Amino acid sequence: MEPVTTLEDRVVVRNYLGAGDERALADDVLDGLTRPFKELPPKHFYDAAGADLFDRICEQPEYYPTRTERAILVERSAEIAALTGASELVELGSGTAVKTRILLQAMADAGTLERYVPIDVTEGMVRDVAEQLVEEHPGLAVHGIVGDFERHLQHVPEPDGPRIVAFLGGTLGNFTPGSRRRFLRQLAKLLRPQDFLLLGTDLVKDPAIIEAAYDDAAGVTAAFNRNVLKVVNAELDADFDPEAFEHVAFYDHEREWLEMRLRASRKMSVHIGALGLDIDFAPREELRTEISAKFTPERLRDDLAAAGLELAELLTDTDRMFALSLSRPR
Ligand code: SAH
Ligand code: AVI
Repeated sequence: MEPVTTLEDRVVVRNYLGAGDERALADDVLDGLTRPFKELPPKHFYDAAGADLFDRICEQPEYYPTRTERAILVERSAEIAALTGASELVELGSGTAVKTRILLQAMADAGTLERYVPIDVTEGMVRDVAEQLVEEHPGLAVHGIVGDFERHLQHVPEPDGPRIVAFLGGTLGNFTPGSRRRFLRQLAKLLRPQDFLLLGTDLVKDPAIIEAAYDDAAGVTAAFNRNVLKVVNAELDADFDPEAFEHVAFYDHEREWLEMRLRASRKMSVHIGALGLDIDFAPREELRTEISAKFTPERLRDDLAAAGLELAELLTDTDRMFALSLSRPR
């Protein structure tokens, strides 16, 4: 008789975030808001409301990265599945895994798909994706990780066949250059000689196109930007007035990155109850909330090389807006 595998047998979700200090927000607020140039790391955008706002950003006509990366995946996933022969896909910052499904389907069509390992800080998304995918793919095992990909990569299970580690959407661009290379080195440790890194990176282009993508007419990116203040209010008992901050998005030519900031519209003092801390803002003082680096193929190759990785394929759209790269250990 065939062994019976239930849906429950095929799903495991482990949460490595500590109770109460999800995403180590308190440390980042204390560190980032007491500096002369205020800054918060972008991972704190993504509570449930922030994750919904990000999904809405992806639907905005100005925000080209998602639809361009999706188009590349639609066109090239069969080739990626064949080239890698991968039976498992480990994905960092998996979110709702909408684009990932294109690749998972190609791996299923190639007859190799066995396991998917999504990693994200937002618990609800990891659980929903895990449940949906085992329903969609009979025989697929999902090992979900709720955690911080900068702190919890050691919990990625041992490989169970040829592996693709995917980091899509351009999220690598949200790291500063030094930490980006350090992070790529950590990622490289998840790869054996037969494995591949599949990396989505946004490309350098006309700054007007980039700036519009981060300042959509419907104001969704502005709401996403202000959401980080709502997260601090809710989780650290703070009294930010998000509407008193203006959304700022500009392209820095020299550094080749898009920068998002929140600009105080007036002088104000914000109380962070959980830290017993008061933070003063001068009129027009800015708080940096995100950088989003844009790459040239050369810089991408250099960053990969610095992590001991070699570019095997660079897949782009005809307008060279966005790139998906496949690389492997040298
Ligand atoms: N990969 C998806 C989502 C990109 S949005 C896409 O391409 O559309 C970035 C995702 O990374 C969000 O789901 C966010 O919750 C997650 N994320 C951001 N910083 C993270 C971190 N440090 N650790 C784990 N997940 C993180
Ligand atoms: C997740 N990350 C790649 C997005 C980006 O484009 O840098 C986040 C984002 N910020 C504003 N819009 C989208």
